[in-house]
Amino acid sequence: MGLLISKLAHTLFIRGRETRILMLGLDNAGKTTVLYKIKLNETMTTIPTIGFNVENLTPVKGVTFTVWDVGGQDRIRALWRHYFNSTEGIVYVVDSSDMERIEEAREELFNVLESEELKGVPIVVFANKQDMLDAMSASEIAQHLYLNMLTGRNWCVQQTSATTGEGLLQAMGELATLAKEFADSKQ
Ligand code: G3D
Ligand code: MG
Repeated sequence: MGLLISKLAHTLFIRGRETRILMLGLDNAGKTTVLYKIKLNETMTTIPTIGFNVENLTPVKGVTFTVWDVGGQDRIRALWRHYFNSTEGIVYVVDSSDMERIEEAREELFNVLESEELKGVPIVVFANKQDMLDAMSASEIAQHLYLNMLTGRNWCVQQTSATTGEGLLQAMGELATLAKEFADSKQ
């Protein structure tokens, strides 16, 4: 995984300035485990705000991650602006083995993406927990999340396992490519 973080940092370290990545997903999707697996944990601080936790990671070679659990947060929508501003890439982590909550995951995803601040920002869905026997595939996750209804932004789905590390390098590579394209398009 040392290779992963160095490759990630190399690809995301765009023109010597910060790249801002927002990582979202329902609680229990695997976000914290993903971060630990790619060794971004060393400087993680959790900021408890009214009703939710935001994890901010001190920049690793110019890449900042802001992480939070989505869900049931309509009343704090006004605060989203603060966190979403100048985001260049979104990671949406899904528990592929949790059929019962996939609809909730879709609703929260579309809620967040309505935000004006995230217009056009590319998204990489991590179809996580692929090590579980009953995990849905990337294409099944895409169908359940209605990803083909997303317009005006690039997206892709990658199968990952934060436990084994499977797919994380590819997923981060996709993220880096899409975030860089987006950043360049705004120049
Ligand atoms: P969150 O930060 O999105 O809320 P966490 O999710 O990273 O805390 O993970 C929630 C639970 O899912 C944890 O289990 C974690 O070990 C497990 N998990 C995360 N990613 C994977 C994965 O890829 N495969 C499997 N099998 N489990 C995963 P516990 O038992 O600690 O609650
Ligand atoms: Mg967490």
